[in-house]
Amino acid sequence: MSGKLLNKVSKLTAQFEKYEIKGYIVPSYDEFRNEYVPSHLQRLSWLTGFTGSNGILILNKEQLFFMTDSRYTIQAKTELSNKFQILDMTDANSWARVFSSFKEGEYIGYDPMIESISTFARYHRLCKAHSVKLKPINENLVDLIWVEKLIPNKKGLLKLSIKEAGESSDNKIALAIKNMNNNSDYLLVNNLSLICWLLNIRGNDIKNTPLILGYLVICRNGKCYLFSDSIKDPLENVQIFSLSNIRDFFINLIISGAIIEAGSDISIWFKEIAQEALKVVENTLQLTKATKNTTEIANIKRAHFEDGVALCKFIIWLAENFNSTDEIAASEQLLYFRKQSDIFIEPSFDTISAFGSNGAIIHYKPSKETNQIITNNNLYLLDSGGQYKFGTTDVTRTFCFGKATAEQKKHYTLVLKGMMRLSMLKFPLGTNGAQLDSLARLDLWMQGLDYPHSTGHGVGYFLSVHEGPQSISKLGTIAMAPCMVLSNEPGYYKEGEYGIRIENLMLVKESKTKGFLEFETLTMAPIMKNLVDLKLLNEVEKNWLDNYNMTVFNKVGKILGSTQRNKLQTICDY
Ligand SMILES: [Mn+2]
Repeated sequence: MSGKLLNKVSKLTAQFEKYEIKGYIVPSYDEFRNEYVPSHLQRLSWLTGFTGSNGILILNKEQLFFMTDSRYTIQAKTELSNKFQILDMTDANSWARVFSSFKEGEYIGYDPMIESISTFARYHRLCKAHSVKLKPINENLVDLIWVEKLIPNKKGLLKLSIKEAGESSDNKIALAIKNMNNNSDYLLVNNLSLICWLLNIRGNDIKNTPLILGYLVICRNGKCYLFSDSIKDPLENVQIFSLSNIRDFFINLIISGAIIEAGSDISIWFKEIAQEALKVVENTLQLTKATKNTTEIANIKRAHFEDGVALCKFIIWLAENFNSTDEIAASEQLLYFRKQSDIFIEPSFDTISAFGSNGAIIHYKPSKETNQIITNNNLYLLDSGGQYKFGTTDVTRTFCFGKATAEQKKHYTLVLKGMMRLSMLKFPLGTNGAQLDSLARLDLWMQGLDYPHSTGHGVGYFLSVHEGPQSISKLGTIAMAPCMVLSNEPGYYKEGEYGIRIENLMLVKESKTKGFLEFETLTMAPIMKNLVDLKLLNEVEKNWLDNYNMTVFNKVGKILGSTQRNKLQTICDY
């Protein structure tokens, strides 16, 4: 263990006596539980050097237990010193090993603002099974030793007009109040996407996602209180307080006898203060946010068009530059093309630019150590997206600039068939994501193949690229509803050799057939035909593919001009 790390860990454990604890929990997530954690709240990463997105350190004075999932176990072994015991968090034995290392009656400290009601319940269960106790510590023990922490300077807030949001914030707040339980006085909103959606604002606190960090409290009488350090100018009808004031404000509400409702991902701190005065409710606003209004849909389509232009330019560039470019340079070139759009803001996630065997690593992100030249002797997988004013995109294409093997073509075609089946599907009202999920896998399943991720996720409106509650996955219990946006992204991964994924975003809409729904494809980027084994496609599938590519060539071609358009068509068709 490096001296610096040892120093941090010993500073952390040196505080244990003062708080009368024998251990402490340091997770990768923060109190806001967003997919991306801002750098100043990446406590686990600062403490250990781990750069993955999912990890929990539970330490005592003798041992450092590092829990992560199978995506990150190899990475954790490289990034962390051998002083850490790296364990799989999905394995019950790992947890048993951690908690049995404490003696009966010993206390493990945790930050009650960071743990949600549900994560706390899990720790509570585990501790009880091993006769260990949990102790809330209101000061975060990592923050107390992180003296050089830099809290980023907040850049401006974007306020969306009704013309840009399609619905006033007042109407959304009124709906939130209408949805409240009869005996609730306040609604506490901790989901950052929901706060931005309700107030028609977008922020700059989190990479790849235009959110602000904060809490929103809505009173039944219509008054709104926003706790955030990111707001400089006043907001109409909203009283603004500093983020740190949420605790005192909440305590005062409880003292006044108020009943407050919140979602189950609220921090356990609130529940411990409020006890019965905090009611955990299911949040129906997420479902309202997921069904986009006509303004949002029009803007989302515009964002997809702009994104398609950038991707088409990129495909032409790549066809001329493979063999002399690498994964990192290619993703920078794609960003350069996206930036040519007036409405582009930033990438919606870290680009997965993966050549050959790197493509089989599903959450791959190229680094200096792994960077590969993109040559013509294997497949190149590119999964990327943008945040636009207004709309969020996410698209994956798989390329081959040489001669693909028969096996690669077969796998590519099976993936494509699943993707096209959903694109063309007509399904009855009430159909949920789990039912759709298996339809995208059908062709792979018939060959004894599968992919270890879900088929699709919801996508926000210039918000999170991964947005619930709807999904196309084995656990997708939410029924599809008109105006939802979802991804359609089956894949196939051959470890150590190559990866294939084809992804479009789709809009749910009513079918002409009464009582049925269907999808409209939003993504505007051609699908490579040179990887298709035409023998495996039927006439309907061939037509869909040709029509889709032709629509893209015609629409995007107007911007590219006829020379570039023809080049693009040749690249995609050969
Ligand atoms: Mn996606």
